Amino acid sequence: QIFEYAPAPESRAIVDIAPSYGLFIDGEFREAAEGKVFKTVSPSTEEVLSEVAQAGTADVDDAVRAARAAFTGWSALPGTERAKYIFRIARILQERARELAVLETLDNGKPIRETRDADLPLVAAHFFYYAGWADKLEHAGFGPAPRPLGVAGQVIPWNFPLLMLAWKIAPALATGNTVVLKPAETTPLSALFFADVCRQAGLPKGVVNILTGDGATGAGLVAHPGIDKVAFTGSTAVGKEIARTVAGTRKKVTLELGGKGANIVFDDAPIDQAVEGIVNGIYFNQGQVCCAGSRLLVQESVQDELLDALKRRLGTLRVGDPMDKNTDVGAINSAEQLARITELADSGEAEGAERWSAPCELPSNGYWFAPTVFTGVSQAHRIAREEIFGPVLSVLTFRTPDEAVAKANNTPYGLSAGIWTEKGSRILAMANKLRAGVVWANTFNKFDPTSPFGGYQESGYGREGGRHGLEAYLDV
Ligand code: TXE
Repeated sequence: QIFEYAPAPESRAIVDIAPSYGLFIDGEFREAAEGKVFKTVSPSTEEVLSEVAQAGTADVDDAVRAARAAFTGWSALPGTERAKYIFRIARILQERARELAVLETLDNGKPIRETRDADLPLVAAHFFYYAGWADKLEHAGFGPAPRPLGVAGQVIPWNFPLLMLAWKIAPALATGNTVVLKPAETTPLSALFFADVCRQAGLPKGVVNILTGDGATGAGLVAHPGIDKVAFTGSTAVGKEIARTVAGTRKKVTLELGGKGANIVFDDAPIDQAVEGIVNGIYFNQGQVCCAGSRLLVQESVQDELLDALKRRLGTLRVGDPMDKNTDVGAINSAEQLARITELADSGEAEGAERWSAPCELPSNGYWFAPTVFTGVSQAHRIAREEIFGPVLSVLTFRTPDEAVAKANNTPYGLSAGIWTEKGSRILAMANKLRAGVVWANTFNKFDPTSPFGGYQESGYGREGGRHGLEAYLDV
């Protein structure tokens, strides 16, 4: 962790939310050309937080034009100069971390403990990390003079709004590209706050543009002829649509899509530690994590012991008000996402798996789903194959390491996996056989800006983070 936090924010009074926000184009906030707006609500209370401009075709045009105009100056700056701006952004993000953590929790529904201790430190760390590359690109192993691509059109989801923004904007700026970013329609506020951070940092106008809007805004941005590079994180269905849109154009594209990660627990694993890893793997951020450990593969001989311990632990999780710093599990991000989770969980029961829900009282307003475990799951069940993107764990068993690998790889996805065992040799042997972009050993959901992250198969292509993350924004 790069910096220490002040004590937990307990009041939303820490951040000022305006009744309405405009689009951030060419360094200014302005209304959408067609005057359209949409509301963003707090998923834990259903209270309207603010009204936000809805970007249309003319706004996409304006933002791309601003980014193109800014590209000439920004890409010509020496790397040391670009680094100064990015370091400044990183420091302001640290200084304003409490406001941002509260804002993110209100707009997204995730526990304040997570935004404060995970999201915000990682966001700042990404800007620090990529600021450090800005003047060292010649040494990145891409040849003597790697060049920026131009204007990046970036579309991000709602599960880690500010962190996904950081993953996209930090490497783009460090490599000399300019940006038009569209945050998700249910979580636009932290990206708008970030726009203000860019102003505060004195970032030249047009280098970063933020367009709030829905899927149509995103589709318009991706299809815009003035975009040189598309970076997308979201559903596999939309990822495929984007790949079709950019096919036959000059645009480069990276896609970070869904997952169905396997968390594999062997009989020699320390049970308590594995339980913590399983909980972190699937109940962190209410399971709305692309690399979640949503399938637990447990060695048959320890199944009973592990499930008993897991259920005991789940009984202690505090589910409720995400602004309470003791809360472990917050609200689901939207009514739509809650409906998706509910439908898939119901299919598990209908297909014959056994459902267990953690004993907890869910608030009456807002979007909530109790931490849930399915046992008796077969590989054919939908809950074993489809991404649920909620706090729902599907438990399967195995007897041998080969069987564990076969079951873990029995998915069209390939984003993450975890192995719990005392045997180092087994970890190394299995990690090479698991078809997943990241394999964690005796831990889960650990992120670091120095590590490349991305998927195999239908989890997408390209890498974000680390030195590899630079490559997506360079012609080498
Ligand atoms: O995703 P969408 P949704 C998965 C997860 C979830 C499901 C649906 O399984 O249940 O997707 O979530 C923008 N062209 N993930 O509907 O629609 C949209 O406005 C361009 C996994 O929220 O993909 C938003 O900004 N952009 C995932 C972003 O895409 C379009 C994170 C994501 O929305 C568009 C989120 C279009 N045609 C969901 N349509 C992960 N990999 O972490 C929508 N968008």
